[in-house]
Amino acid sequence: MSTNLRIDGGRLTSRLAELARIGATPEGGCRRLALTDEDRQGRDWLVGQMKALGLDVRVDAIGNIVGIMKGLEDGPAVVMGSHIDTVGTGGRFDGALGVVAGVEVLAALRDAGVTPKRDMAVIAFTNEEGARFHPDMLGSYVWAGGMSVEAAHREVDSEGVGLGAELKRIGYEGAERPGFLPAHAYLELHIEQGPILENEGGGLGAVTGIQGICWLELTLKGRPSHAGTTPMAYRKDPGLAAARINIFANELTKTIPHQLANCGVIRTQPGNVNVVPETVVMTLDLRNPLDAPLAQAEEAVRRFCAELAARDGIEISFRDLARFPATPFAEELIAEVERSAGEFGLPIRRMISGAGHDAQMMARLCPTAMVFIPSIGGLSHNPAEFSTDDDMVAGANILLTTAWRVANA
Ligand code: HGY
Ligand code: MN
Ligand code: MN
Repeated sequence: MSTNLRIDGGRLTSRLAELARIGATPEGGCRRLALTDEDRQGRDWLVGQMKALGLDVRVDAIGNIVGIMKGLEDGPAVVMGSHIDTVGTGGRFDGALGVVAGVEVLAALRDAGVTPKRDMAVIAFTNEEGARFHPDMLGSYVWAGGMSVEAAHREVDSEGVGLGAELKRIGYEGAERPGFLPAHAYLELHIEQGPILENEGGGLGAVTGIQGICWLELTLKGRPSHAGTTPMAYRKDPGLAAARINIFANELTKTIPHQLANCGVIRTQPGNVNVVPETVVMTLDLRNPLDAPLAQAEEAVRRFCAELAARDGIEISFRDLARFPATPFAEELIAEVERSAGEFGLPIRRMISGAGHDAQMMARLCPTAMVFIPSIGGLSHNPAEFSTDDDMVAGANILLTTAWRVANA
């Protein structure tokens, strides 16, 4: 059933610009770390937008914000969503586009005076980035039943501040049970965050799934000593060990196909220029489109650390921060996305997602798919993150057309 429904492009881009002003950084990006005051301001703005649209707005016990448009019939809803929290060096589009576009889809239906057969909803999930609290995709993970509310509330950030306490402090510990709204299907519009679409001359991405993710936190304990008087052979230097582990993980990406490795956090204690560190806390972000090589990479890192610890007298312990398997999306929904692009005469190609998304969790509950638009320069998690208005409008129209068709099938 083709539709002549269209989103209002001006309203979409102006709303995105409004949200981007919340937590705006001097470099032109956004910093709205989960459950900070900037995140609260973004949440308050979103709730205001949803209420102005006449949506039934609910907040669940992990702070997921749900805006519901009642359909003609009772039953599971067609859900759209993403996140409005950002990483520390965030851009204006990551997550925000999917939430603002979901609101715009429902606004376009209101403007057209049409009511879907099924309920439709848009959800802004808590702490998708995992930059402050772990794991990432935490709000959708709890929504999908992967983690209890209690366990999620016990998570603490690097300063020891608790997630539950922050949720209360910003006034977003809601009454609803996470997952209270049964989903018939889930669709997420997102920027690609990589260079593939742009390097192929633009066009959209019909996302077929998301690669596996393994986040590890390593604590390395050595012996603090004087950097000037301690002979090199006498040192138990966790800083050197951390550097070796980072290089080892990076070398793995040259031997294991499609393997990725990143060391995003290295904190030394006491962190003085003239002290061989006592402790180093570091993280590894390992990803692979296939679970078996990802497990092989993790195993190799653990083995390397055990040998290093024995040889250099360093104590090394591990803590899992996130562990999500490679997740395929639903063929029938991917095909619906491609069909919508065809109706608009827009080029679209299939691809997997290098980044994690809330869709990775929603795929546990219902048929799920994503639409990507190009990221200029392939940049993301960077203030210079950019996508064009035309691509955003095209992506949002695909979201509208696909969601509307699925909501009436
Ligand atoms: O880390 C990720 O892939 C996502 O941005 N949370
Ligand atoms: Mn994102
Ligand atoms: Mn992100």
